[in-house]
Amino acid sequence: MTASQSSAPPTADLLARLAALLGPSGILTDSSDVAPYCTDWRALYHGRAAAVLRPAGTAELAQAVALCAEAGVAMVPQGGNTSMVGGATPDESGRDIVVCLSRMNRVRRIDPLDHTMEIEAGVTLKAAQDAARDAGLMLPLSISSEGSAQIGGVLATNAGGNNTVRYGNARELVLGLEVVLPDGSVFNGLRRLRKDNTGYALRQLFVGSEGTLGFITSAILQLQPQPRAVEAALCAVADASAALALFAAFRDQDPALIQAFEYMSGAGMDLVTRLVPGASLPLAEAAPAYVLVELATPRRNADLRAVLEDVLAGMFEAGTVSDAVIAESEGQRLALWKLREEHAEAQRRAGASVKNDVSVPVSRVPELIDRASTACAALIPGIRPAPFGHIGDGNIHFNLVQPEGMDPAEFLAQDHRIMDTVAAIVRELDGSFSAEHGVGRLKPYMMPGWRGGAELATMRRIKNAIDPRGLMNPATLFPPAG
Ligand code: 2HG
Ligand code: ZN
Repeated sequence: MTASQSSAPPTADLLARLAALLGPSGILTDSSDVAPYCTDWRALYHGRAAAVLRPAGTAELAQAVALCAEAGVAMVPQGGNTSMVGGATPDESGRDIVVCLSRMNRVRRIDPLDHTMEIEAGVTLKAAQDAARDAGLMLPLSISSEGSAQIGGVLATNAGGNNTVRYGNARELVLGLEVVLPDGSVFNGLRRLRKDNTGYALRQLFVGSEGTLGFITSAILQLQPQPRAVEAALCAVADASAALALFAAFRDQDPALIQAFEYMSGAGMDLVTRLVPGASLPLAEAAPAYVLVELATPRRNADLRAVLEDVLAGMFEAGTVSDAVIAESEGQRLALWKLREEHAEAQRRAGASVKNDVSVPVSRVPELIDRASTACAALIPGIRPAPFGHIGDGNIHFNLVQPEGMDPAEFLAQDHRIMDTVAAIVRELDGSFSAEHGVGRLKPYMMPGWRGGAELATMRRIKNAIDPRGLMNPATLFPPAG
């Protein structure tokens, strides 16, 4: 039984009332209009939904939610539909209603003295970054899907990404939040305060809740000064241990300069340069692994280039780095980032892949990569490990591409075997089975083993207190009770 089967199917009367409330541009019921909202980016899940609601504002959403709640109908929030774990896809029952906040897409206000931005859930992360930049500031959150991912989903999943090493996850940027709760009432916590000790920090409950507690409708985010200097380099290294030696050398110079520190395996880079149009390696030879490092500072007259060259020279001498290219222009910097950001797309083009979005203490990343590569090769001969990710914060995407020529479905049928093998190693290294993508529909089965006992029981109690009928994103996060 899927979770939604405990909810009621939407009746024609409910759909008519929703249509009257939201108007023609606020509801889709035609199956061809609804279909794109029922499949995830990875095409792992193919759900069905009775309708897609597209409210124009918080008041409208709140009324729509109240109507659905009264009718006992389940709701699935969806932003840019970029989830890697099926966290925004309705289940197969056809009872869910998808709710999409993309029409709520205004940057309401940027305060240059407070360094804050008040923003609606449907703004894409890229548009939010651009708005901050136009105001001379920076929204320090960057993920590969930022062109499509929307603020509501970014916050609901506590996105991490490339700049966590310096600025933390999405959670750290949230000062205030407005949320429509599962009964249609509105929690207005849109405060812009740095200090506000008034009991439980409710806003943090919704950040990372994966849409299981309500709809994030708008937020106040903490901004940073715009960097005055940025330098990026792609470095060839032998392995993850060398990558960490390089990380330590930059940190030793000045940890506050490191804006991103990303790892890529040779296998992953090879897929990018072969399968993504316009991507090419700007080094003379391919290497076993690569680091993309970005330094940035808002300080005037900081000679970042000197710091970069100085550290790299020392690392060449020590034999830690065998080759490197420094971006000489903004275009070159973006080309280096393309090599990193297209990893997910390249792996999609290479066939089926199993993703392990895991984290371990930074010091244990080399052991993770070594042990998991060996274990997966023993499991499925010909499997292609292509690990990459945010090594500076310990989050590695230990992704595995199917063996050449294998039937993709046959490979995907073994996803739990592969995920469990990697997870067992991650556990021994004191890590987490879900670092930044969330649990979604892919990993609830892992929750009892990893977060069982009092932890999962407390999460269930919180869920029951806020959403007693289990109407919010029912197939996500929690395994069926039993
Ligand atoms: C990234 O870091 C994203 O590019 C996607 O988190 C990771 O494809 C993936 O597993
Ligand atoms: Zn990532």
